[in-house]
Amino acid sequence: MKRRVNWDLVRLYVITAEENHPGKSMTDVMEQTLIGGAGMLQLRNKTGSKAEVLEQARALRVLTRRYGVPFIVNDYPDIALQADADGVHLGQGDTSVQEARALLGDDKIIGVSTHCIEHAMQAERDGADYIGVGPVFPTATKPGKAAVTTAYVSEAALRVNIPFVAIGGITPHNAQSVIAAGAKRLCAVSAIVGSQNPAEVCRELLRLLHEGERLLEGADRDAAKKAQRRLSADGASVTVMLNGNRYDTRAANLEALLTELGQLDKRLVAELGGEIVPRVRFHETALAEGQRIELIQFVGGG
Ligand code: TZP
Ligand code: MG
Repeated sequence: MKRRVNWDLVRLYVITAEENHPGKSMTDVMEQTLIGGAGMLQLRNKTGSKAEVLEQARALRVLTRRYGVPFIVNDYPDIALQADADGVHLGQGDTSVQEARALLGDDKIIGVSTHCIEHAMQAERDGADYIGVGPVFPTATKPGKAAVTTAYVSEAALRVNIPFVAIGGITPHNAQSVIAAGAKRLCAVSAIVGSQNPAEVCRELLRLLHEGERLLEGADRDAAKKAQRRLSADGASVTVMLNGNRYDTRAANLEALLTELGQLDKRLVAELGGEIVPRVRFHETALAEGQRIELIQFVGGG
């Protein structure tokens, strides 16, 4: 498969963790996740020999191909290549993206674990295809690793231009808070593979993701309607410097301006006088004569 993953189909990313399902085979458990709608699988085996990891990778390659789902190998670019996986996932201390890219070529996916926005920006510059954002919550799957909280998820939603998956301690009970922070894609390990019914947990997480999406679309529509009503009451226009150009508007605030421009539902960053304005403040950010506004549109998936 080429690197052209359809990220719209990847909402739920599931990673193996055999220690969470003693007595059940890894391929059976992972097939359950595919039945439940997992859109991407990763083999993560921190203890097996490379020969064992390769054997598991080959088995999961056959399985994921049957379901038409991309398959990623954690840690080992060479095994990803040998098993004809779709790509590799790298941690901060692993092989660099550049080295992995040299080995794997342009057609393979490279994912990177990130724990702060600086890691994310670096991964983007290095040419990563997606990043993991986490651990959002403390998790036994990565013991001793500090939780980044949903604050980093919000920051990633605003600033990261490549697809990201929120990961770490995510369960159907807390997923809503992660989705509300801006995650369009979730990754869960123990909550899924350690459950009695992995397919059902996958369906529930996907349901929450779709519900979050519908709510967000509704919120944007409501915000747009309100913003139209918030056009400058006296009809007076102001001239702002919009991305370096003079622009006359009757909008009283940033939300109304974005509505006027048909941009309110777009993924973009707005800077006023050099300061990023959080989306939740758009409606209360008044426009003033001569104000410098930069609108930076995201081009990648989220
Ligand atoms: N990277 C960041 S957190 C994590 C990894 C591999 C573990 C996630 O596992 P769980 O069981 O979903 O918390
Ligand atoms: Mg690693």
